[in-house]
Amino acid sequence: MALLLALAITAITLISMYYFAFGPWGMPPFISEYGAAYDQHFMLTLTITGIIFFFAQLGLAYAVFRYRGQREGKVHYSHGNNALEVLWTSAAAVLFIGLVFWGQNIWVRAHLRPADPGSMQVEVWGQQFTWYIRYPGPDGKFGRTTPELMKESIGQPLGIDPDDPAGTDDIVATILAVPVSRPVEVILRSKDVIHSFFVPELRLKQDAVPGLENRLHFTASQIGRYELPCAELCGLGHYQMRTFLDVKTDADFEQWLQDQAAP
Ligand SMILES: [Cu+2]
Repeated sequence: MALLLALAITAITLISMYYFAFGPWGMPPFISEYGAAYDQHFMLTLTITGIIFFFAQLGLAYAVFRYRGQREGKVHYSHGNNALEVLWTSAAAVLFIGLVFWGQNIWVRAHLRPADPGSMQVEVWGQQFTWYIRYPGPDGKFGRTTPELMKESIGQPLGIDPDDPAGTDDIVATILAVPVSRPVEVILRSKDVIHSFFVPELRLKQDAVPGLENRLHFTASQIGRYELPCAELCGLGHYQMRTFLDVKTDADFEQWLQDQAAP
């Protein structure tokens, strides 16, 4: 029985490791400048934790087998081994804190470092349960928005103030279209609760928080359509809150933007 259990533990360990390594659950191919670094860091973390997982499970299987049939004998109470406790606790701490510091680089590049000065700016607004995208129009400036003016029924979901000249040419869309190979800065905003901007192919995820303007930036390198779901449970309709990131050629993008601007 103990032998069977030990074999089962070993088999489950090997099968789950096989699926982590070769299974179909990986991320889709990346299309941003962060992809390679993110994937490398992810693989490193997975490899290290995978090796530890393997030996820990093997140790478990060994203990199950080695100490089988002890029920009849006298049970020995163990107070453990302080030296070993200290050793593996500090090893785990060093390992995980080290990985965190290592990963900070990538995080800082995408989230804390300011976007290139020439980046195309676009606002992405979360609202239960949809995304609105705002382009600043030819003047390159976003107009003022006011909560009192937000009225979806009259086509003013973002409440752009008509008295602000910067806002008269603003374009509001429901799809995030961007030109390929051009740096884009996203300004994330929310009208109501916390939402989360997530494009797996960009390897970017960031909360949209009411009252804050969270910024992130990327350059998309592959033309195509990519899902942009809300990645933060934001209410009953959360499951259907999604739009798309459309990466287009320059010409297609300009045409699309013109089409959006047309009344
Ligand atoms: Cu949401």
